[in-house]
Amino acid sequence: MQWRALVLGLVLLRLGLHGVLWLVFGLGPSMGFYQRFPLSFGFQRLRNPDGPASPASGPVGRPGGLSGPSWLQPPGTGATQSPRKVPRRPEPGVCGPAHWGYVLGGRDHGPDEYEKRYSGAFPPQLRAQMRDLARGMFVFGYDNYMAHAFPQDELNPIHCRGRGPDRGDPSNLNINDVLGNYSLTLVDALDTLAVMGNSSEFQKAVKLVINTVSFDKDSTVQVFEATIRVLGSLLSAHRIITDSKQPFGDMTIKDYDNELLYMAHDLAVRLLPAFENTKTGIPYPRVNLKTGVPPDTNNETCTAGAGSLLVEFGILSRLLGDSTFEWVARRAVKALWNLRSNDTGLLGNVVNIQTGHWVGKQSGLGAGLDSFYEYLLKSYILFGEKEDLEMFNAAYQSIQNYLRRGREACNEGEGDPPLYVNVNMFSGQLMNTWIDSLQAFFPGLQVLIGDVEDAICLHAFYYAIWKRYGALPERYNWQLQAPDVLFYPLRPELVESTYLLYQATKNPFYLHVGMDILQSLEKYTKVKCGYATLHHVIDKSTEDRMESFFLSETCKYLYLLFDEDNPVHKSGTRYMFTTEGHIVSVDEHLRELPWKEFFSEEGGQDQGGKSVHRPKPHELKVINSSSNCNRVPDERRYSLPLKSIYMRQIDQMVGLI
Ligand code: DMJ
Repeated sequence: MQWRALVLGLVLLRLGLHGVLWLVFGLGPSMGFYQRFPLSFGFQRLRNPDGPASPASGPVGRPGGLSGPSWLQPPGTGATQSPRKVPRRPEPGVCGPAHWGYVLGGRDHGPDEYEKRYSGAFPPQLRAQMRDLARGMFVFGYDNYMAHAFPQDELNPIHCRGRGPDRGDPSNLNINDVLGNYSLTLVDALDTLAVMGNSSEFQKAVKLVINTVSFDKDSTVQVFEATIRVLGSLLSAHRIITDSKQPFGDMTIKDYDNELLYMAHDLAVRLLPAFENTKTGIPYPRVNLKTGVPPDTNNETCTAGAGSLLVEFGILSRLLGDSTFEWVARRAVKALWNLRSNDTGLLGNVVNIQTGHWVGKQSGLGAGLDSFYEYLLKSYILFGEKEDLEMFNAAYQSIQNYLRRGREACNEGEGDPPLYVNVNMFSGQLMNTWIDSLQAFFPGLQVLIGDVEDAICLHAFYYAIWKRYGALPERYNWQLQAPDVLFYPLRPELVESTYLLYQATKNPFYLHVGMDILQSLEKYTKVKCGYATLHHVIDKSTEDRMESFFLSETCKYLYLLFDEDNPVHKSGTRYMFTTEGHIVSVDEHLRELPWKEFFSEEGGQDQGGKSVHRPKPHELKVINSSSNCNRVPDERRYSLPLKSIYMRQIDQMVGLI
């Protein structure tokens, strides 16, 4: 009898203990925290291919924390990890919620904390308040630049001073690649003034640029940076001034005689030496604006730098009727394209322009490659050249085959949510376990081609990182769940994707995201005379630099996100954003080749002499910019863009919960 009582006592004791655990922690004895979620996250620490995972790798690295489980596996090795087929794209104009509501999920289990936080209307007053906050952010940065820095290139917002090229240290490429002693911030900000409807300041700024900016400078700049920030902005402003419809208000300039176009031409001519004496046709990365390619220059360039010039160079060529610029830019794209791996179809991130050898074999969506993909699609949107779309489609399929890890569907099925990793271009093998903040532009690009489901997932991943730090660290290690590189230079990529996803879905979730971003920018980066780079996303220390893209992109996308009635969103207008966020209207004029004889194969005739159909802008099967999606009626809103379980998973993966 005694042993029975002993056993009974032990059983009761154990049950009692379990009961206490339930009451105190809400956990059963055999039920871990993670098991409340239907999907497993592989809690064991996985080996980092770059070396042993170390808790010291990141200040908030969590020993024993979550790892990215199946993302380490090559695609096709698990039951749920087969390479994903690119989804069928929706017809143009039907990209709204009605056609992909299955992605968004409904209220299966009643409202929870995620639903409470993100669902529901975003009241019009709040939206107007956020729009004004975004405008105020731009104005504060711009006014301070004009007061303390102009005519220099950038504003040092902490010490209220200007900054130009670093003449004392020519090897300081971080500065000298971008700052050409040509009032960069003013030039880069021109079309944001127009988009915000500030005609008096736009007119003043344009006159200032015409009267004071010169490219006859002894500055060695990166061809890519000068192209996207300066050439692109001049062309965008020129088109705004000469637009007969003047949608942004009166942006005309009295006695305007195409000065900005001539300036753009002058700059582009100074960049042309980069395309000479290169055995592959891939341009040198840098030129001196006065003297051409420096004798001791580097022969290695990144793919994005050399292969993302076509939009600006193509516009210039078509406006001037001079094929030279488009021809050299297109030759560079094709040369790079021909160097892709025969096996994977992927490109690397750094190439030698004389030998064509890949110096950097890393293939990913971020630094070194980002805008290369973007400009294949955007060149097609703008110019309608079929070969650009074909290259883009092939590149996108290779990305799906080799870079994308995780389950096939956004928030359904088993396996981990999708993520795009960095791999070796030849083998497709994982090269490291970080993603960079530049990659956050990719969901926006996916919106343009109609792959909205995947865009939602990838965007959510980046937003979860933002929520954790109030910014995006330059590199985030998904295995260690910690930043690898800690600074945040006010980049626009997450805001850009947020804006484009909002235009595609009209889901108020993205307004909440935008508000969150705005508020953290105000809280952590606002300083005495502007907005400062975050030096360290954890301790929130700042650096005395405000890059020009903060005004041209970050503020613009934030403003447009909340400015529902902006002319950019009006039906009948079709704007595309360059990679620096400059608006370009998509119209017939840019579909014409004033130099047909130079492009006999590509420009209107096939090899057999038959005429080739060049699609008109309205025939495009891509969602270009936001305007195709505006037909989504306002009342068609979804409570949540992501099933809340999915959002929770993402938060968990970046270590937020
Ligand atoms: C911008 O200059 C452009 O968006 C470019 O394509 C890449 N990155 C910066 C901003 O982060």
